[in-house]
Amino acid sequence: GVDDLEIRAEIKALLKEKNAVLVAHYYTDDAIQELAEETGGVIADSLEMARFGAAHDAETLVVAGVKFMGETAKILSPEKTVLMPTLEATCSLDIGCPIEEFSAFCDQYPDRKVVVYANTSAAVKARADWVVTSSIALDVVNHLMEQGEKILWAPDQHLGGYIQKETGADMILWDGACIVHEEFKAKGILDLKAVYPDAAILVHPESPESVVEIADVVGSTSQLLNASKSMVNDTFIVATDRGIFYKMRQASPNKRFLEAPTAGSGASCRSCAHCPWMALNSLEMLRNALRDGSGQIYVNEDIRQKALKPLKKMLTFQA
Ligand code: CIZ
Ligand code: SF4
Repeated sequence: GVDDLEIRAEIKALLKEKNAVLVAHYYTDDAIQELAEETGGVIADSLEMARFGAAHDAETLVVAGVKFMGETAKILSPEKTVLMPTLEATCSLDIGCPIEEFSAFCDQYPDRKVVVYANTSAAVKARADWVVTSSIALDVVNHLMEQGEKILWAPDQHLGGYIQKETGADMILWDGACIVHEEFKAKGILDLKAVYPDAAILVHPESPESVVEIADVVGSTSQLLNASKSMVNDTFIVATDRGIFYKMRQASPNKRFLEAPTAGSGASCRSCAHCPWMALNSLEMLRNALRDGSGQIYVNEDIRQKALKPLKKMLTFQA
């Protein structure tokens, strides 16, 4: 509506005025992804967000996503101001892996390399040997296996189990899960596939094993987006956050993209194919953050120094 148009114009002016750039995740609302695109920002997965933010010469990074993404940006660029539309946007994986328990878990297995998913707090990253995202997790674990290392993995058990199965690595898993991906159901997906027999099934590996097993392609958001472009199918059943449809439809306007079914349905389901924390990022709060400097990210300097080491390894890792 008119209000949105006004807010969008305000945000564009503020981005210029504050020498700021918008770094948006694929799972944020279309309006935010559109703005990132129109203003020279980026729409990306968490690895590309980290790379983009660290390399950009803006004074301020506005990170539209969830808290760990803002923290990662600040750890990599302490000289930059990092703002988020809301500091309430967190992640069930981050919440499910508190530092005290995680640290005690690590202490039980001193002979293992600690590999954590990027969806964790700065303090958990500071305790890790490696930080990975779903786009490089398989390659990093393969690399560690070649060096004869045993692994302690946290926090996503589905992604960890998938990597363990694919690589045969010796891994002990923390039992976290993503509340969005763990809801996808193989039966519902197969029922939908019966209606669209030519559909390709694209699955993010944070989904349960039974869903990963029926996938045509398993991969990170950027890998699934690439698959949706390169595969010849006209229909895709997608088991990840529906925010990704913005880029999928833009790249392939003539293809059909369907949400993978979940256990719940309709209004009763809080996290059906859309992350409730990603959804908190509104245009209004984005405007407020830029205008008022609210939603600023701070990371304790001692923790930052420690977390920087595995994050730098993540950014420079080559398979
Ligand atoms: O599920 C998430 O939060 C993802 C896919 C993060 C990422 O790596 O982009
Ligand atoms: Fe966390 Fe899942 Fe939301 Fe991603 S989609 S931020 S993993 S809860």
